[in-house]
Amino acid sequence: MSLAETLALGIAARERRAIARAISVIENETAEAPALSAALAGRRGHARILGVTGPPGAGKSTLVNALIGALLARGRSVAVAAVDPSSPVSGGALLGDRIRMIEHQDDERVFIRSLAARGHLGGLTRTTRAVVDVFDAARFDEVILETVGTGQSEVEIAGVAETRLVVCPPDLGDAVQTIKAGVYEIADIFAVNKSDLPLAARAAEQLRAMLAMRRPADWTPPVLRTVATTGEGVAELLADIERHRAWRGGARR
Ligand SMILES: Nc1nc2c(ncn2[C@@H]2O[C@H](COP(=O)(O)OP(=O)(O)O)[C@@H](O)[C@H]2O)c(=O)[nH]1
Ligand SMILES: [Mg+2]
Repeated sequence: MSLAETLALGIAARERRAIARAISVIENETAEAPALSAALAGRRGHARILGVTGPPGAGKSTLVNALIGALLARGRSVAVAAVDPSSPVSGGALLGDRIRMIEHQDDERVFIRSLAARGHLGGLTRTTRAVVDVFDAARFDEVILETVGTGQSEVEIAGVAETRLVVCPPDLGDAVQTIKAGVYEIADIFAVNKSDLPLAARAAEQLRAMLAMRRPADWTPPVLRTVATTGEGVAELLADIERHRAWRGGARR
């Protein structure tokens, strides 16, 4: 049996070592990568894919951790890929992510992996897609992609997701310019996190005002307030994620 076939079998059995090895094959673009992709192609379409993006420090990883807990409580398995195009492989941000999500690291229904930032953006987007396929083939119910970056990288990687959550800090500050510049056009849902801090209410109002100036559409992104550290607002967030999925219907990647 080829390595790709062996890995595909291991992935289907949700063996952690096979999943980890497959992701390394994809990241390093080794010779087995195309055969692996081909072997997994028939197992696509199970996972629901959530993209979580927003500026560094907004609380994305903490919120993802809270979401993992809420999803597990609902009987779902969850795989997470944290993508940071701006950080080197061993960068502090990625290490920090692991620490913040470590609560669920040992649960066999959870798989968390940081993706290294190598090569150009198109390559990273392709890698992200292939990693989603691995998680999908392992029959994780939920795949969460946490991305940070500026402008194009967020938009492109978020494009892999079905539902895009943009996490904002309570002090929008410079983020307003980014929002107006169109980066946050990708949002299906906004979460103003750190809503235990002052300014969060105003940030939510600002976002709603900006959204009101958009052309009317079938889907108006809800603006939620969350406190990732306590889990406040997470149940409501999950309800809106489900609502967005229902609105999108069967349309997948
Ligand atoms: N006060 C407060 N702090 C938070 C909240 N969520 C996250 N933080 C803190 O904000 C910092 C950055 O969080 P992190 O999840 O790493 O942000 P990321 O860079 O967007 O992934 C950490 O120190 C968190 O503990 C929140 O809801 N309230
Ligand atoms: Mg993070």
